Amino acid sequence: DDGYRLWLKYDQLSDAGLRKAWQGQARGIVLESAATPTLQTAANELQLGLQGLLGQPVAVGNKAGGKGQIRLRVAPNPALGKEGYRVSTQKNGLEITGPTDAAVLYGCYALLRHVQTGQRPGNLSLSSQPRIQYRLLNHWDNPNGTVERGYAGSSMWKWYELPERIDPRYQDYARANASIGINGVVLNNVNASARYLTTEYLQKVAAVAGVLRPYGIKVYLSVLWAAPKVIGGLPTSDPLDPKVKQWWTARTNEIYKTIPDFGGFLVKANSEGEPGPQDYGRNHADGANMLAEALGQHEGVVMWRAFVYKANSKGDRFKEAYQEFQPLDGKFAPKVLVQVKNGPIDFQSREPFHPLFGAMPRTPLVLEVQLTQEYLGFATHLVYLGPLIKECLEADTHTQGPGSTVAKVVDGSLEKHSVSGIAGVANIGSDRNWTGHPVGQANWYAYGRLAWDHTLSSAAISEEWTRMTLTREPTAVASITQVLNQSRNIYVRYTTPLGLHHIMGQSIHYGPEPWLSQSARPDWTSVYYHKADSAGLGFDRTARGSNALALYAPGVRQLWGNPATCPPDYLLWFHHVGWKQQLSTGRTLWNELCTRYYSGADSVLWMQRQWEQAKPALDPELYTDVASRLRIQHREALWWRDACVLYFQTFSRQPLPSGLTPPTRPLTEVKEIVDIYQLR
Ligand code: BDP
Repeated sequence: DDGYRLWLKYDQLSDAGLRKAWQGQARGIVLESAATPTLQTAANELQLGLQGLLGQPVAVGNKAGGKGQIRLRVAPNPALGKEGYRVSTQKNGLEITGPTDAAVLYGCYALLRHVQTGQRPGNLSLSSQPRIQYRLLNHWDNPNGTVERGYAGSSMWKWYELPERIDPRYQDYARANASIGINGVVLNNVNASARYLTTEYLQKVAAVAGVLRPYGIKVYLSVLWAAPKVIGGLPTSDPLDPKVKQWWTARTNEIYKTIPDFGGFLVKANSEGEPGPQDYGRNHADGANMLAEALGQHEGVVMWRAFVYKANSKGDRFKEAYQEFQPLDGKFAPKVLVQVKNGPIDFQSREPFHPLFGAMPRTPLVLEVQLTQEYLGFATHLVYLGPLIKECLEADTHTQGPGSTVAKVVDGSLEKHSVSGIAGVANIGSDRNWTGHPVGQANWYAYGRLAWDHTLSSAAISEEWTRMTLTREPTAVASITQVLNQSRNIYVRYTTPLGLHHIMGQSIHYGPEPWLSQSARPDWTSVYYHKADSAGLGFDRTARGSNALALYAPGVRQLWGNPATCPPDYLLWFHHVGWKQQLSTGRTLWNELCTRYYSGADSVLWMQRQWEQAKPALDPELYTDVASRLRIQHREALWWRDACVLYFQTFSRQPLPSGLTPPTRPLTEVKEIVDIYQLR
């Protein structure tokens, strides 16, 4: 098994009794509504899946035949919104309904999931509708085929072959996304090339859109703010310049002529050197609103990113996005959504929720999470991200009293927005198994499932994924899901325990480099964030320090502002804590730090044992692939542990707590490893 088929394996159910029970229910598929491309796709996918799972032919037709027919019907149902489905047992067999053809497609995937995870038929009533409207993948793919922060080969979009040649992979990609409810994809990097807006490239984009359309998926583009200058021949990209507006309007109209259901624009502006409206003394709202105006009557939207921090800023980078965006609340046009990363710095292994959530009640905020493991061990470390995404969604902003979770901000229910969105930075590339690490597939999967329904538990999702993708053998499922569910905490322990952050290898963002003190900007170093000295460790963000805590609502500020009540997992995000300070865990900071580094690294051995236990139930190729990656992971966990313990020990000047064996190599030797990774 090379992993290409993802969770859409549809291999025959091994339990003959179960197979038989379903066989009687699925002899044929009847299309009761007009066979639009999407409904036809739904029927085909259901047919493919059921034939595989049940090992019998399943005919598709449009006339009710004998017994055991599954009927697909588009029918209005106000209780299901636009995309919700209902799968139910009726007197004359199973029925899949929904108000749109896309909803019926989602219902077909729900039924397949039900069968594939090994549920019994019984009296079925599965019904669900998405809580978030725009459920997007963001690709950071470049026109030359490279992928920014991609670790799974190169880009899957073959721009030089399009529009004539359509890689068959595009369709399988569409199937995978539709099966988890993703309904939009941004095809190109936020550090955007203007090329995508040219007439020539729009033809290519249209060809991709044509493949995705029957699966209910729209395409979006990241745009370069300076495009009017770069490809439009204008002297300026000032959003208030009438010629600039005209240019965008004309481009937008051409886009819609080529791609009538185009989704809209994603914009990274005045961030990390990208051009933007501030280059002309305008603000983010001026820029976003001008694009919204250019979209005019078309259905598309603007997703404007809030990931900004100024060059040469003297302050705390933690606060910058808030300071630039919060004052603009209420100034954005209705078609604009502001896209905010889950945390205030940058996709660290654990971050407190971004303080903008709940602080811009008049603006719909899109939650951006990163599936590609830029700071989480690339495609070599096994880290299941369900818990990370859930932790952010469940965080309580307290902005409208207790219970004002990030999830409720994002789904629009807290602040009564009619639009809502979520974005996952894709971990997909040209690798045969799509994600490099086979378990990276679980992150793509979990993201889609949570985007659809953020109330699902991350453990339920890891089990579902495991049963669909790896095995249904119960003890193997148990060992594997334990690994998945613990993996994120384990990764945090051996890399950045207790709220340490941004101490990784410079630029590559891999491996430990806590000693990094020189970089193009101070907030690209490690010492800026950990602030180790002879007294202690951690970034003081209380009123005595940068006061970033003041950006949060009082309920949060009070809890996190006191080192005694601040959860240990966030401690060093907000406090400079003395080495000998006793923590709520009962240990001193130094002892707790060492204990976490050591237990984290040891836990990778536990992951290996768990994986080995599942071996008899796993495909051998896949087993070996993950087992080898777990060996790298252990070696590198020791690298992190030794680097950080030895380096921080030069400040704490204390021995390791009893019971822990000190590293056998000196710090100088560990430092050389990251140097090797960075050699040109
Ligand atoms: C950082 C990445 C950088 C991205 C940037 C962004 O290091 O490559 O361009 O985020 O999100 O995490 O714009």
